[in-house]
Amino acid sequence: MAKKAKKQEVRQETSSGKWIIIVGVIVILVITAIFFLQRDTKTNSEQNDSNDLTNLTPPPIPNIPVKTTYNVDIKDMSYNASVLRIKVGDVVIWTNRDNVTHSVTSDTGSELNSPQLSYQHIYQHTFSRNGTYDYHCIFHSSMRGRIIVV
Ligand SMILES: [Cu+2]
Repeated sequence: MAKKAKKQEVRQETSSGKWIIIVGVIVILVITAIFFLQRDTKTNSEQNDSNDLTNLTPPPIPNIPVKTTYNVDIKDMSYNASVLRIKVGDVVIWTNRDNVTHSVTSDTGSELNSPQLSYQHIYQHTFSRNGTYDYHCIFHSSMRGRIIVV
């Protein structure tokens, strides 16, 4: 008998705890603690788990730089966009949309040094230092591009 009563009590706490999670932001930490204790003995639905993760996730650290990925299409014998302005840490992905082989090759230095890119092949590069990076296609001297990293 005593066991049954306890079980009912636990159930009631669970449902009221769910309700409080939705309504009370301030009470959330206490409720979460109770919830975790209950979770040890009981399997809960995934919905509650995801609620917990949302509530427990610490705020993002503002100093982490946001990495952006840029796409450059190689089409009709040119890089599109041919001039791209990005930030340090950003990623550029070149995709060859032509049926001819192209490359992404630095004019000077070795920052950009793609293999031969056939149709639909990609070349990806992360720029970790600022500067102006001019590049060309080793097969077609008219094809020129520039990445400006600030
Ligand atoms: Cu080319």
